[in-house]
Amino acid sequence: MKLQPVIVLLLAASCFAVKSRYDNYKLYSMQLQNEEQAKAVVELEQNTDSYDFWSALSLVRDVDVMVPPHKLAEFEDFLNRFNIQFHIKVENIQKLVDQQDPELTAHKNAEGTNAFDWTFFNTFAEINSWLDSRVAAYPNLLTNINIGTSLQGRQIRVIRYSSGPNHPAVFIEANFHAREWASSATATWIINELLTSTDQQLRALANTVDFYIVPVANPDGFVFSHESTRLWRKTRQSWGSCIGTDPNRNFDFFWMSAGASNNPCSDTYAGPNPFSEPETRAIRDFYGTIASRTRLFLSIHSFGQYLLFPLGHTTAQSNNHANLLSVGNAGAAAIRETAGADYLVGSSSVVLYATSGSTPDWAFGVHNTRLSYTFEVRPIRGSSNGFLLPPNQIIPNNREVLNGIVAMVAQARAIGQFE
Ligand code: 0X9
Ligand code: ZN
Repeated sequence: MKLQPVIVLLLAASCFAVKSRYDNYKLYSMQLQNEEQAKAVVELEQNTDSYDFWSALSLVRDVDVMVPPHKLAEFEDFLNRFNIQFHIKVENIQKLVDQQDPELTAHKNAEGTNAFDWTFFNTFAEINSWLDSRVAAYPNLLTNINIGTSLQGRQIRVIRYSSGPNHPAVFIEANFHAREWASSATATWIINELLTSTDQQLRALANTVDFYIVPVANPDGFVFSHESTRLWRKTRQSWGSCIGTDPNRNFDFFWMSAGASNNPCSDTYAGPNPFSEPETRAIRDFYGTIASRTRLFLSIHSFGQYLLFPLGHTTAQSNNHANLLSVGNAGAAAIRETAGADYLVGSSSVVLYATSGSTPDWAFGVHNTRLSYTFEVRPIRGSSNGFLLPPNQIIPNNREVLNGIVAMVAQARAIGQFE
């Protein structure tokens, strides 16, 4: 049989993933001044999936949105119609994407193979082989636990760090949102510091606390964001003509009650029902086995430098608000002392925006994990880099987040919340 040229092309395309480009995608920054403008922006966000909002709706802070080239005219019409003040923060998003593309960043070692470190962003394969090497090198401290398989068959893994029996635990989940590469870089850094740091406070922590760390909670999305669409957020499950569920809307605590969408094309699609994704089920099932020992639940995301805690679905305060605030403030103070980075601490619904079905809210509400947080790491709120953290900021980011976590455990102990 003779292959038609078009079939040959299709076959070739399926062998080499084609990377989407962001040439002339622009980041607009809007300064909203009244409720009417805010309402118009909410409608715009809900009715189309062409605009990618990088910040929360606000009348006091910039509202940043990424606009593709074919929508520029339509978007500027919209801004003019509602008399919205704006400026363009980034003229060409592709330039920022290139700055941190592992294929374009030199990170080969002497043998010409990829080295693993925190001066650039690592691929899923690099992260996994580094994790394998650490587990092999430290068999008395690290255990690899496979907690499930992603939709496309990738292993979802927990790395357990434990130096002795009967320790209370800290659970850390990272990179549930595919494009937030800074979060898995933080998770692997924490594993490395637990193993190698000589800092006294950290050693004391490592000797008395177990850590359960999921470096990449959404492997399919993460690989897709490396190989195809850099700014992909969700899982990769198909729902009709659109793809992906927001895993941070898919947990069963006030599911779909606020700040989530029932439209599969939306970036905050909550799924057809709670736990519709193998990735969220894996975390659900595993966390159920350690929840009673876990004192601190951390979900690492980017960006904006926030330390957020429940409740997400309502602005009402939870019955643990004072403790959550005091431990959160201790974390932010330690971060400030590290390199001056300014974190905003508060309940996610008040400080950021309403969300329901997030992982930390579920751990808090369903498993009664009293100290449960979302870290939104660097860059700072309103930064034009957004999800595309410059690689030279990975290490400073990692350092301050870990210092924040150490201080949070210390404060939790001081107020009797970490027994
Ligand atoms: O919207 C989210 O899921 C998080 N922000 S992100 O830019 N990383 O997507 C914030 C979630 C905070 N909400 C709760 N923890 N409840
Ligand atoms: Zn996120």
